[in-house]
Amino acid sequence: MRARSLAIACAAFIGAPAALSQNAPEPPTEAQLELMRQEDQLGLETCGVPRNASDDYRPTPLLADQTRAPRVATETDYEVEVVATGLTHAWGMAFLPNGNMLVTIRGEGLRTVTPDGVVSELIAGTPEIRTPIRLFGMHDVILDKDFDQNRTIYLAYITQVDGGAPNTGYIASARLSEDETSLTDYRILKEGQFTPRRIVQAQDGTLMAVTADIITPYVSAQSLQSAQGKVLRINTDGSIPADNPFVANLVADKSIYAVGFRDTQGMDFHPETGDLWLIENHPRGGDELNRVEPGKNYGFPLISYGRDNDGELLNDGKTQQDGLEQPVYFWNPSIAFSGLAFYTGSAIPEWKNSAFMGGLSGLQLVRVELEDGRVVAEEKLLRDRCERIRDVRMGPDGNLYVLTDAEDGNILRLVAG
Ligand SMILES: [Ca+2]
Repeated sequence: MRARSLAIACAAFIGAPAALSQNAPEPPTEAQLELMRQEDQLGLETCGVPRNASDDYRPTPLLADQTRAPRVATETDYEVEVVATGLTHAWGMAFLPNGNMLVTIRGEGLRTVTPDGVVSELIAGTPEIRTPIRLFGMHDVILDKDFDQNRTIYLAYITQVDGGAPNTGYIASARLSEDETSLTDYRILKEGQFTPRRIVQAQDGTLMAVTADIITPYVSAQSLQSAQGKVLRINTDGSIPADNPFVANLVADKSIYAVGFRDTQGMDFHPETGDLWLIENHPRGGDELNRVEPGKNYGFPLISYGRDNDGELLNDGKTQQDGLEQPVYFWNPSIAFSGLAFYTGSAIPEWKNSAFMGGLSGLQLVRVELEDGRVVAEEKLLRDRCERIRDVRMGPDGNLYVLTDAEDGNILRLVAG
């Protein structure tokens, strides 16, 4: 078993009988396996690479609806419009009230993009990004819910300041000038040895951030002393909300809201229930969709429906354990997700309240339909474009926007018609 912090108080009944497994479905049928092989072949033919890393590791889910949901196809006609081009490894985007977009550029900082695709200079006052790790840098940007009054934005990024430790994580706030060319009132809300990926703001105003535990042997995700591999929750001034679940734990990082994630690069609140949903990447297979509740443990690396990068089993291939949450849904092989948004528009009726998730190595946009918190259907979109998708957001015009990850990346808009 991999290293675990003694601070974790969850009951860990190794080898406990799988009381819930009576609902376990049969392993994938030959027809389902054939569909997966055909998809990989299609990826090879269309894009020159498989859409997913081929992998025959297919552990049996605990619940019948946890993977391989029925495939559906959107019937409403829609078009994919290119809004902007020339974005070099952009990571996140947020819509300003005037229709412009704030876009983070991983290696640089922050720019604006107009609705007709004009990309600005770097916004002055953005922190300098210095990191030896190519996949780290400026990650996410969101607006404060009262941006109209306070012009406040929040940033999540990784850099090294003069005299500081390399790969330090930051969550910060700043005010965007009226002319959108500079940041003022820059304030660091949380900094430390963590890898912030995405941030969202809850209805109560608190900021939720997700962090990654991607370094083997994954000693952080289960440790309450580490901010890695967690959902964090802080106030907009950086203080700790009094009702955070581990405030009474003497050794815990008090910002921890939920435990046991490997690498989350997309999360959003469900438009009707208000629940927090996130998409999580496991090393090799086992990417998960989770609904997050405070104080709960989502299990990585103690349980996973995937394997480690080198093909070795994680914790002897354990997929369930008392006290650890099951994913609502998982994918085998991996899609490598980034970006999650619920569709709140009305132009494409069958998309209402669907979760849309970008796929990096999967070169696709995934849509799932939810009923009563369970996945009932899955669709794969944009597969003809062969693009890595980094972020997905709803625009103020009611359309879905997609940010691609490339040297010459795009912003796309999916419009009915
Ligand atoms: Ca999990």
